[in-house]
Amino acid sequence: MTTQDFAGQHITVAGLGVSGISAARALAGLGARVTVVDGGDGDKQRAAAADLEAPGITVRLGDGTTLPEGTDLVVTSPGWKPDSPLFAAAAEAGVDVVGDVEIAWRLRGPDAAAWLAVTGTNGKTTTVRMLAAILEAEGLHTAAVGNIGTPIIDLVLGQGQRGERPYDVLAVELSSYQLHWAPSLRAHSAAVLNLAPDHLDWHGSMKAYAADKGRIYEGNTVACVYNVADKATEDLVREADVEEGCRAVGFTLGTPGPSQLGVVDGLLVDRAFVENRQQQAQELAEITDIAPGSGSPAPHNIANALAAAALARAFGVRPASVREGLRAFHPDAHRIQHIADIADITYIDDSKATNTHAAEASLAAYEHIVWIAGGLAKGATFDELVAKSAQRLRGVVLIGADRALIREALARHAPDVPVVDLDRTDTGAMPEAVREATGLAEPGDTVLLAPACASMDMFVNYNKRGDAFADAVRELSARAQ
Ligand code: UMA
Repeated sequence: MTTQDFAGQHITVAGLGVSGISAARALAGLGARVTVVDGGDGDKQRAAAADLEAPGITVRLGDGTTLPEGTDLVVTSPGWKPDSPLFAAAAEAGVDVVGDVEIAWRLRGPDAAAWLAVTGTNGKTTTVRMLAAILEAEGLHTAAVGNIGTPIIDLVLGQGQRGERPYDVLAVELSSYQLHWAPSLRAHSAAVLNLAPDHLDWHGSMKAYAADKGRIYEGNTVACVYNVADKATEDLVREADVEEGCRAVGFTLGTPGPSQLGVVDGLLVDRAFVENRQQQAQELAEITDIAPGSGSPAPHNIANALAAAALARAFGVRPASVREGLRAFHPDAHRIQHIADIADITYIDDSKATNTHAAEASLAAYEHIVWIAGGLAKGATFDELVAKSAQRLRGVVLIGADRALIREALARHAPDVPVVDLDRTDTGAMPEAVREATGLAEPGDTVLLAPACASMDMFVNYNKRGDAFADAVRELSARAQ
């Protein structure tokens, strides 16, 4: 497929969010007649619609179910569920539905940059950013794109324009939603970092969620990178149809076997991309090279660094660049971010823990915790998380729409832990949550925002939720002085 193939086509873009706006602009720019449909009709959509007005683009708000007359192709935003009525209408009319990632893949030119792709329930963004830092250290022109926020169509169509140097390779973060809608994607190499229940309301079942994640390995040419500690990721490699010669490469926090990367005596070590992997191991970096200055790295970040290193090595990057890239990498805000120590209580923002798997990793990192949790559960259950973390809990403060699910799990598995149920779902609840948590904490404890839930019932996104937490902590700190 070339850029000319869209000229004259009537394309319906589903969703007027980040990816829909990018898709609509790009496709109209290629000569397509574009209709953007969105079920919402609020201020946000109206402002976006006014912004998007351009020749060839029509926006229809407040109706996300009727297929516009004469549609040749539907390009959906990732958030739209497969069972949306719009897609049933498309199926009935014999019209294909694909996502923006699929369009970007089809539009990349003949000498296009290779894609090194990353998915997994948690750690995707950190890993692609580590990967991009390593590729840059090697002197390659690269970008971290995809679910991370830079719409991939913009990047693929924009590259090489305005005389810029074309990209050598892309570090692509892909969500399970994006993978679902990208059937012909074939990455150079890909990693599934871990697999735990998430987004089950979207996918319908764990099996369907895993199958969509597994698509990332389809057609890989050099390496399928999996997590040795998470057998489900290895199973996905086994089930994938890859190019002849493509290898399965594991990463482990233990001593690596042949065809694996792992850890030996505080060193990150490669036994996959070496001449003689039965006998040889190549030192890549020290554990302390991972984001130096932000404390000793948590185990899941060592795993992320190994996955990033494996993808970079699959692309031929030298060991020294792995070390240099990991040193240059700085973690994002809201990911186990230290906010303050006040009266011997530590305040940590892990607002990015939007599911139970991520919250479990962050609860495992501290000994005595007052836990601020709750929000949108997205179909998750909390028994396992609470049972595993009960010993560490000094107290719990619950916020958000689905807090009853966590309260019930606490009653079952941690009946003696004091719980404050704020019974609030408004944006202003965070200062009260922080005050209550402080009241429950003892000297030496950690107040941890790790909600195990999505934020959209109370906040625009998890960044805003983390910002609200940090603001409330700072307010507390100002008052303490
Ligand atoms: N809408 C409808 N009907 C529906 C669903 C949505 O009309 O049934 C409309 C909404 O009113 C809204 C628009 O569609 O106007 C939103 O579309 P969207 O939810 O797909 O969001 P985008 O703004 O296009 O952002 C998407 C990703 N969002 C989701 O997957 C939910 C962004 O990932 C991504 O950065 C962006 O594309 C660029 O590629 C965010 C995310 O939360 C970070 N991802 C999930 C995660 O990481 O857990 C998967």
